[in-house]
Amino acid sequence: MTNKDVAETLTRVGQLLEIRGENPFKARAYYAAARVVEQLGEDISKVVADGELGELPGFGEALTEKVTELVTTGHMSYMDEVMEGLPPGILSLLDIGGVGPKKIKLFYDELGIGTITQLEQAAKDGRLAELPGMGEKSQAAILESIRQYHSHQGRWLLSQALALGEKVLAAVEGVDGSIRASLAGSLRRRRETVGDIDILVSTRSGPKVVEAFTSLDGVERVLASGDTKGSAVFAPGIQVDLRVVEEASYAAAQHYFTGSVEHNVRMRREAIQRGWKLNEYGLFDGDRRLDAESEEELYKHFGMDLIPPELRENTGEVEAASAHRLPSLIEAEKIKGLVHIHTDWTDGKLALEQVAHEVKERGYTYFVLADHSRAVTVANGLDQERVRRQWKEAERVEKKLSGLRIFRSIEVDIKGDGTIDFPDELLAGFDCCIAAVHSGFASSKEKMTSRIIAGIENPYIDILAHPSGRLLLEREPYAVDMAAVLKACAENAVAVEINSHPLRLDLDWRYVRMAKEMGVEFVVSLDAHDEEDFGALDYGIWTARKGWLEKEDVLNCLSARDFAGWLAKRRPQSPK
Ligand code: DGT
Ligand code: CA
Ligand code: CA
Repeated sequence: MTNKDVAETLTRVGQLLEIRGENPFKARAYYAAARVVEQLGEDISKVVADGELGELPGFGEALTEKVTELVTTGHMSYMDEVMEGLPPGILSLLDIGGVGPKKIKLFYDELGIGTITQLEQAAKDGRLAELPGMGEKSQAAILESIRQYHSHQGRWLLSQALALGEKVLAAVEGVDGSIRASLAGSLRRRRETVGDIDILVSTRSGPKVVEAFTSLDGVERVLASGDTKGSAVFAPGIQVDLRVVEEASYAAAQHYFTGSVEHNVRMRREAIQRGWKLNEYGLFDGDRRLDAESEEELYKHFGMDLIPPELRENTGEVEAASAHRLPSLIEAEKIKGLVHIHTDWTDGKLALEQVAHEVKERGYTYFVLADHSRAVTVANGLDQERVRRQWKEAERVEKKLSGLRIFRSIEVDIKGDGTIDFPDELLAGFDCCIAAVHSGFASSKEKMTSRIIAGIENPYIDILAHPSGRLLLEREPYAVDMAAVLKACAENAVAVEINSHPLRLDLDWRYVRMAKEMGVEFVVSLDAHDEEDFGALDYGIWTARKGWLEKEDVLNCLSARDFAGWLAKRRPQSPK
């Protein structure tokens, strides 16, 4: 722990105390202590070791004890206390210019805002302006800060970019003279975030298509406009690059601009080894073009199978394609049941019966209900009594909508000490138990790892949800030894969730691949709270595909009966 780390933690505590509306003197004491530590001439761990912490200005008994714990264990339990009941990502709001703890308190108390996305939505809906001490002007200023925050980070959620990318693609395809067009770059490879949007088009008239592109609705600024390339910034600040190629170059250009750079470098080497040249214009043997109408034909020249864009990250896909051993990647149509669904019994928007209709209309044969348990008080978590009432309701709905099976499940909390916030007797009554961490994100890596593993080892836990806790572009994953967690999942036959929520995509695809190699099983889940969340399954599927998963790796590709069988097989006998 460096002095800077300790100072940061102390500052965070001060900010949280302000957000909680505690006595301002308390917060100020932490800010003052942070400054003292920051300006300290020596290493804080030495001061602690020498027993001299209490001599620093402003360091009373309580503060000395807390900082000693922090420096010696890497964790301050008091942090959990001040985070208690607050949304874990709430401090990320401080990254928005002009938003301090007092404003956060106001936004949270009045509108329940706990993330940047929620803040952005409230500003767009005009709800911020109505708050005391706010107004149209302050609201506009916050929107502008959010915009700057996004452009400063320079990356966008896949979901944001895809919505815009598909709109622009359709517009480009519609231009007179366009032959065919495609998304490219990280967007086509379905990376979890993208820097800019790349679109490729072949056409009989370059200038015409570029001109149509740069005058599309939503263009804020044109960066480049020529015969073969257009580049523009679209609202809300996303850059779109358009390349125009001749039809004969289309397949090679599509391959080149899809990337990744690493995959391209690798493929160019394969070409050189064969005495060829590969670039965005084509594949050449001397001056002769090796024709390829499609990427499939391009790869065929190399004796390789078509590599799906999601796999083009140079992590072994070229070798696999040469050996005709590419995985047969999972597809969304293979999913039979929807997992991890919240209802209005806790923080979901839809009633249980509405959820059931939604699931059925979308053609699935079962769903796994997963409201929050009592520990997540912000979400109105269920207690024993309400759990039993919800089971009755599930039974009623199941009878009413024949052909749809409802698995009685719950999203329980792995508490700070690794125990589950429901007793085993109650867990035993569920069809399926999903566990996750919801607090104490600032814990040390060791503590978080052993906490999660303890949760996994509880014999009633079937699925580990959002294993890293990340919120893309908003909140970093908590510190955890993910390899150790995944190993524990493999050993205890606990399935790992791939959460399809575009803000999460958790487990990360890089770890999906690792977990699969360890023998872990998966569910591709929704974490649905709202009607629109039911449309997000593709995001989880893309994440699974980037992790090389096949339908056999994913438990909710099983029929309702076989899924029930999987659960029953791993269920311990109920305690007497
Ligand atoms: P991004 O936008 O940062 O999320 O990532 P990409 O992969 O979309 O990168 P971008 O937009 O800079 O370029 C699009 C594709 O163009 C990239 O995936 C591969 C190709 N490309 C760009 N620069 C190079 C390069 O220097 N060498 C090679 N071989 N390919 C490149
Ligand atoms: Ca790009
Ligand atoms: Ca680009």
